[in-house]
Amino acid sequence: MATHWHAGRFALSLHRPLVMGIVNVTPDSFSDGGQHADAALALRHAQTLLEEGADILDIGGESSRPGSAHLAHAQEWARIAPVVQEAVRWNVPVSVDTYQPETMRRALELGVDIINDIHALQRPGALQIVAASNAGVCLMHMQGDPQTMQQAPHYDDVLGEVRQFLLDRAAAAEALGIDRSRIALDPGFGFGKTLQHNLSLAKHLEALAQTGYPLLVGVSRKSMIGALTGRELAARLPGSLAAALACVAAGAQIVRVHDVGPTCDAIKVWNAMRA
Ligand code: 7PM
Repeated sequence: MATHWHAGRFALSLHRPLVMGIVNVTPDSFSDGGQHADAALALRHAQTLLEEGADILDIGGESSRPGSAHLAHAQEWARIAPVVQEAVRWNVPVSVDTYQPETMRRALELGVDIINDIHALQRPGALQIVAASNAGVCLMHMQGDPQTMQQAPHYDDVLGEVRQFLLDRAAAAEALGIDRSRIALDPGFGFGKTLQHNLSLAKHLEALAQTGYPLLVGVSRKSMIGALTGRELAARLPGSLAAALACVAAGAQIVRVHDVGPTCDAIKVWNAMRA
């Protein structure tokens, strides 16, 4: 298993599981303060996540939400730029959740450390833009596209297909000069996958950890947790903690979560008891 993830200004040690905290920059319907108010709210949330123990901040403008409409680059950038600019000055690892090459380019110009791409750098120009930086990158698997991916997901061999896709994307990245120490892989729970597909991936997660690349997973509050517990979004924390621990036990080294404090506690206890 990888011991470090080289990500921009940081060589992130993977000797214990890392927690990536989700920072969504969304228009606030309760405020008419416009983009400044949205950014201030997101930054306050980011600060809280760091106090709760987040190792990485993952900033997104909701362009990659399943089922959501495509957000134009300019709109996405206007939303996240003030948040990214300030967070980078805190000297903590900053990731940007985007699949748009132009957003990647401008985020990298501001000094972000990680590009988190649900499209695994498949958009024209994305590989080149990341290759011209020293940022880390998370390559995620998705079947189809966010608008239609949950309509009829199909695999003959979900683990094998996800694994091969991720290794192919890593090879494409390395061919353009992205060092393998900068690459993390993510099976993309819920992205073009039924509950059975997600459970099958979870059961065989070790095969992805054994690729030698850092393994990142996102299960926090997802519909698979809802399907297994019958809980609405707001009541999925216990299920999300169990899922995060199950992934970590199977070799996931970075977990992307909404609830940073509770996840850090769960990982601390799990880590102490297995050591
Ligand atoms: C609705 C459904 C809203 C799903 C948001 C989501 C991942 C990611 C997302 C992931 C990586 C969420 C997802 N999920 N990036 N971005 N891995 N690397 O739960 O699993 O935030 S969006």
